[in-house]
Amino acid sequence: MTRTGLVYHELYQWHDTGNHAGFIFPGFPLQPGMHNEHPETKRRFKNLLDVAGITEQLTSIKPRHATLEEILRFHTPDYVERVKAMSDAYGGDAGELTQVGRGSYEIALLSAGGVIEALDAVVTGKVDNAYALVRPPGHHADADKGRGFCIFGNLVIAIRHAMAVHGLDRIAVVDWDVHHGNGTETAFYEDPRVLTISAHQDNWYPQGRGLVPDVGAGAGEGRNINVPLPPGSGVGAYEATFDQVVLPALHAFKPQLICVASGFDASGFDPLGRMMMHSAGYRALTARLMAAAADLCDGRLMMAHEGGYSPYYVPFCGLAVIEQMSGLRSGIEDPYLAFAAGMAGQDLQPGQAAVIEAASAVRRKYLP
Ligand code: 3YP
Ligand code: ZN
Repeated sequence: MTRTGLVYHELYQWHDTGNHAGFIFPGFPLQPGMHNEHPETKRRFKNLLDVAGITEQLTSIKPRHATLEEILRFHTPDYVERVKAMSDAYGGDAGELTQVGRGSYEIALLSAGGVIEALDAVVTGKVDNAYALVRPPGHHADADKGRGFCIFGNLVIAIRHAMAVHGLDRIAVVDWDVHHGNGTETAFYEDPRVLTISAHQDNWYPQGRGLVPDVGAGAGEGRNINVPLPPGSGVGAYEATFDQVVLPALHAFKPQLICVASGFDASGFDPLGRMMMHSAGYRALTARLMAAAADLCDGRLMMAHEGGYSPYYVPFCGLAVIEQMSGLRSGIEDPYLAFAAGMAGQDLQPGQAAVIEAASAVRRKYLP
């Protein structure tokens, strides 16, 4: 029996991204409306776990606020002060496309603290694996700047904590969010203790980042792998990415813990991505990571939630991942699956294979 932990709190949904125009601040000619990163998508994910009867079978992990000491393992004091000041006043932009609402500072601390608690539960053996369904997300945040809806670098902060407190020195991050995991990459670019792998839509966000030749630097050279997949990539491309790049890299690196930056915005229904993943695809990728974790690190796997903007579809991708992690089956079928699976081009296409081969060459060179 696998014990799977879940971090969740209603307060995550009280982070107010405001009256917006998708991902751009409104104002003529942009009519104000919804922000893409709105609370409902993640709340519906949790609601589906609840009505599916899954939540009650998971180990609930209570989030807490990350301490200033923990946040400062990544962020600059100046930046943290700036976010707090904005949050205490009437909000603002933490850097680039990153809404801070009133009170968002404390919620961002709760998000980082939730990921720390999930990691702690896995590392101490309280659970076998864990999913932190947190908000706001973290993988774009820089040390001194919020980016792409991310205020604090939740996973970076949790990994720095794991190194400082648990003494871990080999941690892998697999980022399957459709956007490049630039914040995580930058944080560990020269750090040989952390292997960062990002599979993302080529040159979408942030533009100019996530290229194959970005392999890490100094002592961290060869410890960063990017797989910039062409728009339109489907399950075949993601499975090939995992089989040819991610899994061999993990087996060579031999991490003590595998972390996933889990966005569901590579789905075929996402407004902020142009890929074709679906729930069965995410289930298959999760199975691969679990097999690697079982071989390499006693199954220690933790996921931190990132993006995913289809309020209708994210819950089914999330349910599939958590069913796979826990071995539980709700019996609920994904009503959208046949539509996504039937989209043309789900099989690996030649252009996609070429990118995967280029990333594969990086893996062979540095992690044979
Ligand atoms: C940030 C601005 C445009 C796209 C958006 C991406 C946020 C996200 O889901 N990152 O993983
Ligand atoms: Zn994303």
